[in-house]
Amino acid sequence: MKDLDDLKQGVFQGQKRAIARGLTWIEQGRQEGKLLAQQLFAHGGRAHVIGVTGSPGVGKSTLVNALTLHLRHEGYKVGILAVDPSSPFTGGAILGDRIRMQDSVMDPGVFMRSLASRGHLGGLSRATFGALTLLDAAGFDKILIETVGAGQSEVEIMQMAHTTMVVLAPGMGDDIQAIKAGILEIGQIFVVNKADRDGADHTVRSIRSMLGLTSEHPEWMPPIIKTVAEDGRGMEEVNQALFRHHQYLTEHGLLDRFRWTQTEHVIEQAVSDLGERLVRKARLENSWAKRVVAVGEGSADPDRVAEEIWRHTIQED
Ligand SMILES: Nc1nc2c(ncn2[C@@H]2O[C@H](COP(=O)(O)OP(=O)(O)O)[C@@H](O)[C@H]2O)c(=O)[nH]1
Ligand SMILES: [Mg+2]
Repeated sequence: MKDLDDLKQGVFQGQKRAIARGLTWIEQGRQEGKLLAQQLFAHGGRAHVIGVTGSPGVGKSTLVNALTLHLRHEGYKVGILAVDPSSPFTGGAILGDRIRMQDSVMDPGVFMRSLASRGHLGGLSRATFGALTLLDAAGFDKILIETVGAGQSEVEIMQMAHTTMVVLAPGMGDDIQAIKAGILEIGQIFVVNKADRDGADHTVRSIRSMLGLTSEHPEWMPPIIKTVAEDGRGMEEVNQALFRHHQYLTEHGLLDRFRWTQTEHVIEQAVSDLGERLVRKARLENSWAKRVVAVGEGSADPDRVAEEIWRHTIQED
């Protein structure tokens, strides 16, 4: 497909128009989008994928904005995905009011997109995985995914991140909530944002005491960092913690394991896409109605029929 090849070239060159178009294909769950993501997968695996999660209002978007500015100063290219099933596509308005979009629109080193759920269940996590694959292939060094960590597809999305940052804020009863939600287990870095407000130290202490009890990975002690995302305070510490966690993952072979698991996932997905395609084809064949009747009457067994369809259709495919 010429369209697809052109788009791939544009993505490799980091062209924003090509990236945006590819993301739309992927988000809409189109066949071209699936092919694109599958073909780009082999060209990725370099980006550090960072999940940013926490209750609404703790300051995730503000933090993503401040961190992006910091990372840009460090010379990194930054891709941002805002995933929020509760707020459908807003054309970037989630961050748009904060990030000085006029700067980042001009800046080829930043790309931001919000993804919303389209179509069937699982569509959101698949779209997010595809979007990550695309941004990775486009050469972004850091990919930040902002999500409100509730719901099944969001848990799946968080599992796509190499490093998960859990953001809390003082005085929101968040420390207790976090513990309830089991959020402590998923965080490798804790950020207590709005440290300009009272109670930040209390929040830090309560996270620390809870973390002491859960030492699943004793080699990595999650740091707890106070930030004021609104004015950028703490971003250097966050950057350093991200660097150290990435180093930890590398040294323990965990990045390689991550890549292996994702590769398996891509293959599984491709196989099930193939299955879906075969079903669609089989339904269009003349023999379909005959088979339905036979199974309905009990003269044929569904497993047998499935095998027959599989062999027959795959030969013709
Ligand atoms: N006082 C204070 N307010 C902040 C800080 N960071 C963000 N906010 C405010 O908190 C509100 C929610 O921020 P937002 O980034 O949209 O939170 P999100 O829902 O987690 O993405 C906004 O009004 C921000 O201006 C901070 O460090 N200190
Ligand atoms: Mg937000």
